[in-house]
Amino acid sequence: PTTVYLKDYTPFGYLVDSVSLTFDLVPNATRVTARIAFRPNPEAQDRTFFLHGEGLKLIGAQIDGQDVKPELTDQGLTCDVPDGPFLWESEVEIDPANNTALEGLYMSNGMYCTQCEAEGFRKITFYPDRPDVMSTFTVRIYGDLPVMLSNGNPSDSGDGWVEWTDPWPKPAYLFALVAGDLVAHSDRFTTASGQEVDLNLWVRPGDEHKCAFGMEALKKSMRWDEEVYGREYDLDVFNIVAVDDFNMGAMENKGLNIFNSAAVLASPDTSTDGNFERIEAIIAHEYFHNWTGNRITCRDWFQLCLKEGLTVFRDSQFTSDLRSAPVKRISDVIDLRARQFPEDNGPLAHPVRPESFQEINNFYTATVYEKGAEVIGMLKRLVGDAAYAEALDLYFARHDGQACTIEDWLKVFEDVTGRDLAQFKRWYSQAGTPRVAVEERWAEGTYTLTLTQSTPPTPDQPDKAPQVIPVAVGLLGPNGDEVRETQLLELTEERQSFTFEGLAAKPVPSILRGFSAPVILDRETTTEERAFLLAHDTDPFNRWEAGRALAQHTLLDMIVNGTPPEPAYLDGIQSVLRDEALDPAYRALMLGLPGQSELAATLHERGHTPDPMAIWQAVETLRQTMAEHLQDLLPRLHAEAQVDAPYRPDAEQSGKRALGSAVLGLINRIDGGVLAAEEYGKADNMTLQLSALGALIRAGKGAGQLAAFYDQWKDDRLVIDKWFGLQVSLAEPADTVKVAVHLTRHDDFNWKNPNRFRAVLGALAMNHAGFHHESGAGYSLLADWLLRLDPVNPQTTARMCAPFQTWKRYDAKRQEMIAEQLDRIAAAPGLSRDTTEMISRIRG
Ligand code: HT7
Ligand code: ZN
Repeated sequence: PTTVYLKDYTPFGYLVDSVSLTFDLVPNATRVTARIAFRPNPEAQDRTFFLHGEGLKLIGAQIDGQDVKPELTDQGLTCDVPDGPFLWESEVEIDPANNTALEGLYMSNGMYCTQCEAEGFRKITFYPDRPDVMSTFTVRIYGDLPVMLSNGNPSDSGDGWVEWTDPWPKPAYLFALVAGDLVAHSDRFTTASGQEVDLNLWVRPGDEHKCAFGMEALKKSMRWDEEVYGREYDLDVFNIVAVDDFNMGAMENKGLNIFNSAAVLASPDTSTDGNFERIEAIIAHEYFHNWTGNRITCRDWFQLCLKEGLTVFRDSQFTSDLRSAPVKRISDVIDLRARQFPEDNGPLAHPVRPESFQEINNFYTATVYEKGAEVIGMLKRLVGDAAYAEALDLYFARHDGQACTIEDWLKVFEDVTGRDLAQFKRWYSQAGTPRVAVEERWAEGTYTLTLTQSTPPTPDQPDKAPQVIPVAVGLLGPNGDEVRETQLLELTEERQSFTFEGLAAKPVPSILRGFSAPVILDRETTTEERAFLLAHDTDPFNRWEAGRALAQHTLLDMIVNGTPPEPAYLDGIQSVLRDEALDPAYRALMLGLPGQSELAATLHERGHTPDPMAIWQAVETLRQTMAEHLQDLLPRLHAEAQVDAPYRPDAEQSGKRALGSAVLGLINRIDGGVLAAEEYGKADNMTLQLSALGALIRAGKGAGQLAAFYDQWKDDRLVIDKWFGLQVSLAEPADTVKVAVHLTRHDDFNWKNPNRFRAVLGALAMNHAGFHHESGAGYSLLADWLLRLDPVNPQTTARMCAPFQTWKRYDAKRQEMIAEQLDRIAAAPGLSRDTTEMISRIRG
């Protein structure tokens, strides 16, 4: 496979002035005609006329009305073209009914839909399929289907056809078409400047009752983007479509967002609070792309973080504004540590702006998205809120309608602030999670913090230069009062000292408040100090972090030294839980423990070989001890968590239910499932039903309810995904593979559907002790299924290789078993480019 490099970028030799497409929709033989107005690009040197095209049957091509015979390869075509402007016309035939890769034009439950990002448009017609080629599009769709949609505004229609016109120039990856038997949940929105917009959420008949929440989320997003970023919507209509077979969460096609149905359909009976919150965030994310991604797009795919990092940052701000900012920040950091840190510290490490790839689909990663968003958060902290707002205004004004780079992005900040961001830019080019070591000194009223940064080597980057690390610090006095408010230290050197003068007593530092940078803080401190911060820190993130550090410390001690659980942790958590002034959602987070995979990573970093069974056992023991220690408090907390109002998936109610569920998990360990059975019986929403079912399974008493749950929900595919996933995630280590195998034999295990595949095999990989069971059966089961899925859907297969990325942490026997599976996958004849790249990077 060929490798593409950032350094090799050159502009395309031609500009596209307009694109006119017609689709004659037939399941196995759809005809696509394209009329594309090209003219030479004055900025380009190379005039090779190459159009991408894959899996297309060329029926005919003309230039300015004359038949031409282009030279075809399996990547596309080349052709001799006139020196000046010309009209290219082509007709191709494609087979959407047999497109199982879910890229290009495909069919899902009888409905036509498209997925073009990143390089799917070339499976629809011959085109310069690169994001820096932007054009307006007119699309005519012929077909015998009740609803036929494309980007932009409806512009014409006749018997059996409709036409859509998108006035905004866009790259081909934002093209979309949907056609099928769909029903709309409709609404209207009036923009700040008074433009009326028709809003439609299109779903399959039967799903109409799951649309209201998504529509409200869309309207909130539209208003928020006007109020916070001054961004208005720019078409007469905004369509969202729910599709069952979809590789990722959703896609921001201009004016026609396409969503995995799991990422948009919601009802209290069938969706959990977590589902509602995720849906709200994804709807916002895709909507926000209208400006950060669509109006201003990426010059090339190396700049992916330009749109994704910024849009994740914007959707996090939105969720923080609508819900609880500290809860959102803590949840984001939990997620970053669970998904991005392993990537940044393993064989798949790559910079936020990668410098090469074989298959771009493999770079839609936690690093590009979530670390990309963290980088923007740091920039905002460093320049301040006012300068950030000014820089964003300048970005939109200067670059509207352009395909941009990270250089363009940073330049607006430099122009607004006068700051040199050359060193800051290393966040985009250096992979790996920086570590910050802390030393303290106290003498005569002066407290000195010395910070030392280092970033470990990553693939292709043995040496790292110091980065700009914003470290938010506050100081607490011995009685718990804050003696210095949060101050932002800018760590730019490898080693740097910061002094705080005029203090009456040695303070306790609260470092990296709000998780002000995506780094690992190396700080040897005492249990007393952590307990002190857990009791007194005024920064909600660091207060939670102190509890987390205590939990981690006690778990590592239990695993490595066989020590019993730390009383300071148990007492500290108890005090926090007693504090009724604290948000229930926050208290629920306080009851969480570090993930088992995260514990394995920490053990490995500290020179131990993680034993997944010992980790699992320690977590079980600590949970049991917590249940016993908190026993007297639990009934009161459970009562406090009750909601006496009709179901609403808002922060207040869902926070209570989160606390209730965490408390039920502990009570369950004492009463052996009695309360869980009661709760299951009276649950009137999916959040409560699923939490009670989970507790029953954990107590070994869920068989009856599990069967009843299936009978109740067998016609709802999204709920049945949960039913599959729950059983695998909650299986005991020795049973996990058995449960997963059993479920893969279930009649409803439609493995070609990415959601169902992930429900079982994704859950297997997430069950740390089960996946890493000493038998190696978890590894071979995942490999078997990856091999089966690869010819059908390479994109989802490649993403599902990621669980193997941590393999070098484990003992020699496990490493050998994983290597064997990686080699078996690599040796499969005809393995896709996607999976080949992932396996070879993981294998190293
Ligand atoms: N921009 C989109 C990323 C994407 C995608 C979405 C669905 C299916 C395949 C895809 N490939 C890339 C989603 C987003 O970040 O908003
Ligand atoms: Zn996105």
